[in-house]
Amino acid sequence: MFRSKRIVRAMIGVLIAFGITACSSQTNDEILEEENSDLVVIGFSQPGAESAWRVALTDSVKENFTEERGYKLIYKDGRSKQDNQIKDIRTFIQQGVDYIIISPIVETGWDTVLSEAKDAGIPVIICDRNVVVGNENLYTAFVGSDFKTEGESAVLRLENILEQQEDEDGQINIVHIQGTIGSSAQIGRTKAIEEAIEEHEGWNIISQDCGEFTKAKGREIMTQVLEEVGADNIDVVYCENDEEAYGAISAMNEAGVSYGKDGEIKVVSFDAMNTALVLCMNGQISVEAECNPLQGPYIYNLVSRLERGNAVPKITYVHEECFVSDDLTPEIIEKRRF
Ligand code: GZL
Repeated sequence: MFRSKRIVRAMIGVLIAFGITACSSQTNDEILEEENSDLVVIGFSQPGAESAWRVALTDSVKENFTEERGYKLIYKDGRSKQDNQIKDIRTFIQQGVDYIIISPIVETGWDTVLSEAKDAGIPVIICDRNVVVGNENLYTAFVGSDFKTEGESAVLRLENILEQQEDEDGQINIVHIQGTIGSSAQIGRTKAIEEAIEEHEGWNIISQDCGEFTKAKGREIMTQVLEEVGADNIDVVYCENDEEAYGAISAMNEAGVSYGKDGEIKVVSFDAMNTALVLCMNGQISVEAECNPLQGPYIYNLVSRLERGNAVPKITYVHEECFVSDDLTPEIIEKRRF
């Protein structure tokens, strides 16, 4: 279906090859044209590299779209700014890539650039986090997580843990460290805990702050809350990814505060990277809701179907689980690829 573009690119490649011998200054686009005339060219826009999880997603996509398989992947890191991602996507459109894959830093603000890609006839696949757009036809398909369900699974496991422990005053005070505000990961995980507050009398969010999905901010926020509120008044710290949880744990260690299985404060986290799962197995992190970064194979299957001219599902959710300490053994963790 998208062969015409490649034929044009091949012809331009030949023309340029001739042209280049004449004037030997090759621009990126010319290199692109010449080198990739047969390859399917994919532009991949990531919001940044804020977490080990994000790097695992990048690697998973790179592993699947290789030249051996007939693909040329152009990866761009948005350095945690939507404007940079939009600029990167415009560069892909200019380069005349065959497909664009976007993990959008936030849900809104994509209508214009997605319309430009559509006008250029370039199918767009949204991965990991979702977009909210005026017209769903502005993108071909979404592959990623159902963040609300992730949050609900985490809350369910937390309820079980809290039911088992002695409850002096019937109050459960929660420190909530949110992810990048406006990202679908933050929106879904936040909605889940806020709905749980509605449903549980005695559950209170005593602090809610944005940790940008980073360890540094997680530590900063937890240090401040421990100083202001005091560990005795905190029952749960709900971190929207593992980096934030590592930060909160550092702050509690520095303050000499007990947490986890044998401690007062229960840590809830998202991603379930292996490092965090070891902390969960050891009882330091009480609940780990998995967010699966191995999305490369799912996206590869979609693009392969499109290349064959087949239809694809609009939404594909990746497989995810939720863990507590008793679910984990060293063998289980060793087998995991992230
Ligand atoms: C979720 C993803 C989040 C991860 C964080 O799918 O977007 O971004 O949970 C990452 O680790 O920063």
